[in-house]
Amino acid sequence: MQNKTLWWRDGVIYQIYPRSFADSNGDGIGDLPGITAKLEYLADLGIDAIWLSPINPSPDVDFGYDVSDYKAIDPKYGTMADFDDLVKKAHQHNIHVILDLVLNHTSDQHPWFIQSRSSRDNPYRDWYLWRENPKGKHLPPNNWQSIFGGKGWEYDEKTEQWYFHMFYKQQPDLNWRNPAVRAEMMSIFRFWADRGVDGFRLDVFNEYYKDAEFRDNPPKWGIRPFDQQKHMHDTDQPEMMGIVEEIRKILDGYPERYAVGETFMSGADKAAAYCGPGKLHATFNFSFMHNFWNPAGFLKSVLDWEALLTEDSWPNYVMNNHDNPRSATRYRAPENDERLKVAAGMLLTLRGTPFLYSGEEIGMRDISVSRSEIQDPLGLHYWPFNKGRDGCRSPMQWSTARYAGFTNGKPWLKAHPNFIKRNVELQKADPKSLLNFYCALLRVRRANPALQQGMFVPLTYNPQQILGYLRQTADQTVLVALNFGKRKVKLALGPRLNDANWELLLSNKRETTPKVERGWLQLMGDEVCILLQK
Ligand code: TEU
Ligand code: CA
Repeated sequence: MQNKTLWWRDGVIYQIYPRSFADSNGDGIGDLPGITAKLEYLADLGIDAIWLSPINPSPDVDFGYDVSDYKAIDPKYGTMADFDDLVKKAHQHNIHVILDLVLNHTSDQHPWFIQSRSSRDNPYRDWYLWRENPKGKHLPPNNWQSIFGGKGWEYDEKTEQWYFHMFYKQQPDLNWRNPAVRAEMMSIFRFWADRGVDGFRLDVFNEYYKDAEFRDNPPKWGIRPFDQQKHMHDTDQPEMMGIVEEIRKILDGYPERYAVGETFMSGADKAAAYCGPGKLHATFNFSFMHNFWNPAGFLKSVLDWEALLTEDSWPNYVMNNHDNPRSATRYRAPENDERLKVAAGMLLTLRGTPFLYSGEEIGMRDISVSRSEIQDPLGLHYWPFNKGRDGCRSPMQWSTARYAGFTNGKPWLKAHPNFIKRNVELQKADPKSLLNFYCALLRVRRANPALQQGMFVPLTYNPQQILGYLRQTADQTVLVALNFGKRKVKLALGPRLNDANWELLLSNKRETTPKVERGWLQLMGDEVCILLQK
């Protein structure tokens, strides 16, 4: 049994989309001093780390996921001094800082790419994936597609070759087979770790390598052209394992550094293969984001993930991020937020690192954008079939003030009109609010080692309505009972727990310990009930 505490394993990580979190200077765009000013709020909430979506200089074709300088701060977010100040003050609050590294591709405005496309014999030419098709210059080199729509290849008239981009054409993929690229990428980890950054979130890391021979992907059934091929040669190449090990070695040269990889287009099995001792500390499993509001689906995701991870690797759970509709919207959560309390009760008590996405703690809903309001190019491209990812990126709702207290200027993306009723200020003042429930859950989690490191033991359950499990260490047993439905329901604790005595740690529906009769625990509708065995 592990018991030394480790911040990234035992703690809770909170994702911030900097553009939308807090604007300090009225230009309508969130920034670093804005985040620093909210550290008190985050410390009160009780999280252990913040992950900042990219803050490097970027032309913002993909809002920061197109980087034009890896070792600088985008002036719209502040200065390097602002960044150092944020890290220093975050650490004073025991909040760790995780940066998002987007190393699969750069912006087409990155000086490397500007050089690279300038001529075939430029020293940077081989930093990207330039090819031609011997059958004719107007044919792409192979059948690879871009996930953001259309061919993955863009023809460059000047040098009469094509370059590959998995995402937008303004995001050319780097050539990781070039040792100079690889060395430069590794230096980025050291640069930020030396400045005191505690961890990294690796954007689509399993895309870094592409097939050395650029073979066509084999066909398969799918709706979009992107899905009509098996991504055999543009994803998960064997060389990636060596990189994962190299990254880990670099990070192990510093105390308690962390890396979590975003495994792109691969299931939990691939994700599991990239993490563990000598590899990444963690890789995301996004299966929760695809589950309906049904306990059986969540339990299956948990059991599958537990079974795939080796003993020495650690799970994580994500309900929300900046790429997907928010859970409150997905689950059509009633306005009273009781369902969201059950969701939080589960996310924060499973065996694994929970990731929260800012606004989740106050039950923010997606905004709906009209064609003229769309900011995400993905939405512009696929409108009206896919409206893009703006819905979950609206400004954080701080107060009832104009623009939700996010900015004094005009926000880059509109605030959800419900901010008048749903914001941090109001929820702080209401003891029954979702925000205060998150705070209470985070306190209970921190105070009970079984909820951090304990093993996960599922109990008999009613798969349509209820999920119950124990979290257990050698000297502590915590029972978590979650009622996904509106009706009262009973959870069978099983013969071993028939005579157990319990103490209430937290419930959204009661103040005193519930009676457990003959091994049955009765739950109210929408109840999350957390009990400590005496
Ligand atoms: O996301 C990769 C990814 O899985 C998304 O492209 C996803 O398919 C898309 O958002 C549709 O939901 C990462 C980042 O999280 C995303 O914001 C970036 O756009 C992308 O990489 C490119 O860097
Ligand atoms: Ca600003």
